[in-house]
Amino acid sequence: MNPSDFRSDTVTRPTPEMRKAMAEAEVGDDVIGFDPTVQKLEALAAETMGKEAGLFCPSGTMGNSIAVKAWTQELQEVIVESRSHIFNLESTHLTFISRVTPRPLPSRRGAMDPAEVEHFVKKPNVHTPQTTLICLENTHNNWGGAVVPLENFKAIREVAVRHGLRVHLDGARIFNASTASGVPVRGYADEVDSVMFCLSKGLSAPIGSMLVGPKEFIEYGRRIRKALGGGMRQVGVIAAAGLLALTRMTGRLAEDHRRARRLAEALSALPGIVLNPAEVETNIIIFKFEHPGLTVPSLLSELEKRGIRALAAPGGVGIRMVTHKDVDDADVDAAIGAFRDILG
Ligand code: TLP
Repeated sequence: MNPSDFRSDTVTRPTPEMRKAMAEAEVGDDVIGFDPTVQKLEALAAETMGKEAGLFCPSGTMGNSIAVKAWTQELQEVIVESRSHIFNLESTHLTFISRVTPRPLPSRRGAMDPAEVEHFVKKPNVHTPQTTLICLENTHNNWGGAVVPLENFKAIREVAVRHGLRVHLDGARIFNASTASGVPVRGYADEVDSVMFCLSKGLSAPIGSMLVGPKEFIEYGRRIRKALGGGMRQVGVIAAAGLLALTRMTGRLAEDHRRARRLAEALSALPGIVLNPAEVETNIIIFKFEHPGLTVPSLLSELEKRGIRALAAPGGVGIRMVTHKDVDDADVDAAIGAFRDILG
C-alpha cells in the first residue's frame, strides 16, 4: 500500500502530460545562448505577475537568495517576518550570501504591523545599518498557510515608498493565496518590486521556481544565478513542465484547500490536538500536540505505521500536514481514520 503523503506539497509528482511535454521539449543551451522553452516560461511568468522580466531558478531558496542579493549591499538591513521561510529555513543566505542584517519583526498571522515596520526603518549612521528591503511571504508557511491580506501589502508598500525601500515577496504559494482570497496574483505583485513563486509545490512541476521583477534587476539576477551555480543548460526539459504548472495546475488548488479544511475539522475534535479549523485557509495545517501519553515523534511514528506521513512543525511541539494533488479524499479519510485509531 502506498503511504498517504501529507509531508509537503513539494512531494507532488509531475502529471503524465508534464512527462510527455518534458520528453518532447524544444531545448537550447540556456547559459551560452538561450533555451526557447525557458524563454517562453520566463515570459509567461513575468506576464502573469505583471512584471517586466522573469528568471527560471532551480529552487525557491535560490530565487529568494538572488532577490535579496540583487536588492541589497553589505552593511544594510532587511526587514523580515520572524516566522518567515526566508529568515528561518533558507540556510542563512541573508548573512551567508548577501551579508546583510535581518531584522525579524512579529506579525499577526504573517501580516506585520506597518507602523512597527516603519519604526524599524533605519537611515545609515556610524552605528546602524541602513534598511533597504522588506520581505513578505504569502501564503505564510509557518503561520499554517495563512493568507496575508492585500490591505497589509498596500500599507507596507506605502511605508516602503515613503522611505525609498524595495519590497520582495516570497510567493512560493502565491496561487494558493489568490485562490483563497479571490485577489488576482497580480494584485499582490503590483504592491511589491519582485516576486519569487514556486512551480514545484502545489503546481506539481518536478523542479523550479520563478523570480520576476524589473528588467535590469532580472539581468543582474541572471549573473548572480550563474555565480551561485544555478546556470542550467538544456533546462527546457524542466521548463516544459513549468509551463504546464502555470497554465493547467493553478485552477485546482481550491480542491486542496477544501480537503485541508475537512481534515482540520476532524482532527480538531481529537484529544491532544490544539487546532482552530477556521484558521486553515489554504492547504497547510499546523497544530500543536499536547498529549499525556504521546510525543510528536511517537505520534508521527504511529501514523507512519498506519501509512500516513506528516512532519514535525518548526519548534518541534506540533505537526504540519499539507494537502496537494497527490492526496485525494480517500487519503484524507485514511488520515482521519489513523488519527482516531491512535487518539480516539
Ligand atoms: N518550503 C518547504 C520546506 O523548506 C519547509 C516546504 O515543504 O514547505 N518559501 C516558502 C514559503 C517555502 O515554503 C519554501 C519551501 C521555499 C520558499 C523554498 O523553496 P525550495 O524548497 O524550492 O528551495
